[in-house]
Amino acid sequence: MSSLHLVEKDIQLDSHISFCQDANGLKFLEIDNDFSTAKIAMQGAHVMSWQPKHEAEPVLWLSDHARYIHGRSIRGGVPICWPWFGAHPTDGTLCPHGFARVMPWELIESSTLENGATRLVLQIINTPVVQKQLFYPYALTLTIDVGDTLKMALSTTNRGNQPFMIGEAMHTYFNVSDVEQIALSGLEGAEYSDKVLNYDRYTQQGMVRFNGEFDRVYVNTRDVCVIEDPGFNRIIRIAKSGSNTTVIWTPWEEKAHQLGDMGNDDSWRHMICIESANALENMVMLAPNQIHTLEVEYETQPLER
Ligand code: TA6
Repeated sequence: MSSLHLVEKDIQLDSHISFCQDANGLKFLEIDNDFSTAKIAMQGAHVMSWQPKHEAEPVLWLSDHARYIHGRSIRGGVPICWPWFGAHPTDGTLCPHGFARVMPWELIESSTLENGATRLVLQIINTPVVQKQLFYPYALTLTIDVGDTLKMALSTTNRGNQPFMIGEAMHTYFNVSDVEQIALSGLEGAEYSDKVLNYDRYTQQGMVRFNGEFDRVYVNTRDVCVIEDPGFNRIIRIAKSGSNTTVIWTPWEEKAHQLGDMGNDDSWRHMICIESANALENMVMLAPNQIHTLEVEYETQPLER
């Protein structure tokens, strides 16, 4: 057992968890248990990687050109968008997708579950910068279970005496063999707002396939999504609860090269964002003392042809 003073108190870490810090002072937790490995940045409670031991390829995509800087989001893995999704509704100077992904979090609990998975509970630190952007009293925790599946539960508690509204997403980048060769099921018949086509509304016909820039917010949808990836000979199953929106995004070549942290090569081809969210008309109103939890579970299986 090693002891780690992450911010406020000492947490006993079992032998499956180790801690490291980079030259910029950013802190990371690494998990290596019987089922899988994972790496989590304390800035943003950002799960950067997850790979089951039986998988040849990581399940999450992480850019080789990602920036590891205080106050900047890491390109890849699972950025946590909270308490708004996309641009701030009234103040364009604030960070798109909210502050949770760029703020420091602390580890408040760690344990080994009965099924052998490693559980970590992280909580956002209420710094003055955070308070300026959301003045309602609240608590925000992320529970991460690293096992033969990856489970994450983002819980918001309203600790004040007034209701407030949030938008949120687990903006997950999945690692795929080639975005042009995959197919995505689970959204058939769902209504979406298409950012590429002026936010107009359409209905999804059949499975989703990709042959160009794609940026859609599917509303009122709770179903499991499945990525079929013939190149990696696997499926990725994305189950969720407490989420009524699914966002799908791939920038394609031109926009990927403009981003600066995706590189100038074809690495954009190896990612697809499937985001379990609450956005647009699915934003969540929290009454005083109410707790709302957005939960996801990812698992892989061989592709049956
Ligand atoms: O979730 C899709 C999206 O909002 C896209 O419109 C695109 O901008 C993407 O997220 C990435 O956003 P980021 O702020 O991480 O560069």
